[in-house]
Amino acid sequence: MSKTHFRTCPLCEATCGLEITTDGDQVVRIRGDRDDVFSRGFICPKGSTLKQLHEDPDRLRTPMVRRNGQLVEASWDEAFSAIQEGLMPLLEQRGRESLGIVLGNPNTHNLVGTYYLRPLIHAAGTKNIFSASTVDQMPKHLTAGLMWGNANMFPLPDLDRTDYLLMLGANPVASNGSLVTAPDFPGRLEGIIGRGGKVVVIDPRSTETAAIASEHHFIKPGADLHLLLAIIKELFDRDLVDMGRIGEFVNGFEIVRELAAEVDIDAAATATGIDATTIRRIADELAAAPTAVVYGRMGNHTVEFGTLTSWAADVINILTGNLDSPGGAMFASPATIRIDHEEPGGRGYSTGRWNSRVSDRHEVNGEFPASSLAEEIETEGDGQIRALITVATNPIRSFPNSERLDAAFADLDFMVSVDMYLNETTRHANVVLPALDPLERPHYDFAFEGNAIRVVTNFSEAVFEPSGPDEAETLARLALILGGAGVDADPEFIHTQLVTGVLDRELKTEHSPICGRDRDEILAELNKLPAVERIIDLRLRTGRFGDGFGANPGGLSIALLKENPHGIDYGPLVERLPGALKTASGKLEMAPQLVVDDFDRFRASLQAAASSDSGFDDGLLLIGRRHVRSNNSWMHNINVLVKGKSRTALYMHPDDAASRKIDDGSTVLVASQVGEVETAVELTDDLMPGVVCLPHGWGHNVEGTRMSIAREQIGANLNELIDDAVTDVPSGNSVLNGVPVTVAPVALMG
Ligand SMILES: Nc1nc2c(c(=O)[nH]1)N[C@H]1C(S)=C(S)[C@@H](COP(=O)(O)OP(=O)(O)OC[C@H]3O[C@@H](n4cnc5c(=O)[nH]c(N)nc54)[C@H](O)[C@@H]3O)O[C@H]1N2
Ligand SMILES: Nc1nc2c(c(=O)[nH]1)N[C@H]1C(S)=C(S)[C@@H](COP(=O)(O)OP(=O)(O)OC[C@H]3O[C@@H](n4cnc5c(=O)[nH]c(N)nc54)[C@H](O)[C@@H]3O)O[C@H]1N2
Ligand code: SF4
Ligand SMILES: [Mo]
Repeated sequence: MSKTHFRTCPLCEATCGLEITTDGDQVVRIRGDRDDVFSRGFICPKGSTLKQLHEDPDRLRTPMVRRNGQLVEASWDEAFSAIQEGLMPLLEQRGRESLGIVLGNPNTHNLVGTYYLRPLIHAAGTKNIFSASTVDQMPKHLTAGLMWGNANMFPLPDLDRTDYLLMLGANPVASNGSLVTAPDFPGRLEGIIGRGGKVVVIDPRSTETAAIASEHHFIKPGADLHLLLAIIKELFDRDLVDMGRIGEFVNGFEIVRELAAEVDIDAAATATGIDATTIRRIADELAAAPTAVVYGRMGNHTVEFGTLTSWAADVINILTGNLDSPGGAMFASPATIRIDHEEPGGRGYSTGRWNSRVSDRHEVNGEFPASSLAEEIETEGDGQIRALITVATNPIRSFPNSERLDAAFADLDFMVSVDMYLNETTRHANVVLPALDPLERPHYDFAFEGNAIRVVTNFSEAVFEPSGPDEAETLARLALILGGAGVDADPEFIHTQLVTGVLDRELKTEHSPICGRDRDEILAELNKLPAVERIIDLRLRTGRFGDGFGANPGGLSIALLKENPHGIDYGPLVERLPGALKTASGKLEMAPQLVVDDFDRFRASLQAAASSDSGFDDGLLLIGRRHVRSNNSWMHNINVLVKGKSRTALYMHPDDAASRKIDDGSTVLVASQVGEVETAVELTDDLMPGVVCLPHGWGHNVEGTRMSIAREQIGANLNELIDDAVTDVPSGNSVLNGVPVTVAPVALMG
């Protein structure tokens, strides 16, 4: 019998609504849900492939346990017993720090990632925590933490109301947006231009996004800080600073003015490749536009001065009066939080509460940099990582210097992976625990409602009966094992602990609609729901639109969302400052000390650049790229996405190719400080001369995996070339863009 389901796509941050038609246990069709309150039918080529993902015979459905060197299928109980027996004696003998935990991007897209990783980390008792955040957006967390005291509160370009968008290092037509949830990003960009506004794209490549922008400028990789500082300088010089109401609660204004005074706009023009007249014009336009916003992403954060670049973008938004202002950079106001009673002031934000063992790297957000994972495994001594738990991550393709990491993983004493596939990373595991596929699990986007440009809430029920335990249960059982409760402990303990943790706080909070209510009565109500739904319901009902467990009849609850499968839209974003400022001062810290201090590193780099012709002999800088049919290092086993002409060639400018005697379509050797790869080359003048470009996440033809389609795909592994020794120091973020390389023709034998 045919049935229609509505579900939010969990593959990227756009959170598109899907309309899924099933017949029995078959998916008949997936298309965009035209009635979804946020995405209105928009869908990218990946959305409909949840069908193929569900059906993929290579996807893991049974735990795998290593026996006599081979990974073989096992029951869940056998798998957990193998973990108990393999991991716990090791931790007893070598201490808790001998365990590392690595967490990947899909956790953010999975409601269990938001809640169930916490008890796991707590029970593990190790500080060796690593995640994809330090190969991605850690600079943004850091500046958000330092400037407004909340490391997860990102300034979102208010796309639907802005008149002017300056976008740097982002390609949302391919990525569908990042650190901002806005389904149909391309349509929203066209919307800006359609209402007479302007979209200016800054990128070393003339991207798919540049193609629909009002204006595009090439920039030398890594040079955005120069551009942004020059814009700040121009704003001061021409007296264009007008912070509006934000000015009343800003600290550090004079320090910013002093920093800007150091800047030389002509030098910035040389450093960026964008002429001074254009830089000044962009500054003028930003100041003159009724509303404007600067938005920078991957290409601004995965660079040597990622923290300063992230900061400088925010500073421009502040100086032009566009922070926390409609049409500017707004903060999310998700339905599950009560923004109405916020008071400025809080504990503030700090990093370096503890440092890493080998290179003394400071923790940021409770993590160490991805680029120090290999050395922590390799380097002997007290606290050396000998065991690893990975959840939804493929560091052997996604982290820098991946070959080094591969060797380090091979040398571990014990490894557990929770994943859907046996891939480059999980093939090293002693136990692999399969995760359910998206159609088998319910979904609520706690992470992305917190980045959404509208106040939208949406719950998706599972489309199919789960084929195994929910990941929540898997993570809960892992947590219980690590906590010493053994393999037979009831995961219900963790489910309840999570709910009561939130509940007990609510019962004591003055403005909570359930303040002072009877705990058992509310628990009894929540316990009618499946375990993973309880925390969602509790958050919804105590949020600002919530039904307050009867206090506000007809208000928001999971039951209401089940009646509204296309989601509920509570309107555009609203101002959050000063209430949302959680800095110790209760002010917006425009010049945090860590940022000011990092200017010393920047100044030193300027001097170094002036006194040498900067390092690598061949003068080429490597950048990355994304394609709408790929998703980091996975979804490559889905034939409909990867079929056709390979999209993994090295892009190179024809002039750079000519001077190296490289022909279009030929094979080249790309070499960096840490590795070399062979790849086909594609010549294009969509690239700034001196820049070459490769996508990441490829190179699947290795032993021991189970991805029959992915392994047939052509494509080099970009992260063999990325140096793990270079980071944005304050955030620990890897430098993935602007990597010096040489490119040479490969003389084909015979
Ligand atoms: N050179 C270079 N490197 C990069 C980047 C770049 O631009 N250039 N981008 C970086 C960025 S932004 C990121 S976020 C990282 C991503 O790096 P990771 O976070 O490691 O993500 P992936 O490599 O895509 O691996 C995701 C893994 O999760 C599994 N998975 C998918 N869904 C689920 C699920 O629901 N549960 C579980 N348990 N597993 C699941 C997949 O099978 C896959 O093995 O890569 C980074 N690496
Ligand atoms: N289809 C698809 N969608 C995805 C993903 C995917 O792998 N595939 N990954 C998801 C993830 S995890 C993330 S984090 C987001 C990322 O989303 P985006 O931030 O939009 O990432 P990219 O598409 O890599 O765009 C980065 C752009 O920065 C440019 N760039 C490189 N170096 C510089 C520089 O120094 N300065 C400037 N100005 N530009 C530079 C690159 O040319 C590229 O166009 O995408 C998400 N969505
Ligand atoms: S843009 Fe594509 S991958 Fe992203 S949520 Fe929408 S359909 Fe899914
Ligand atoms: Mo990412």
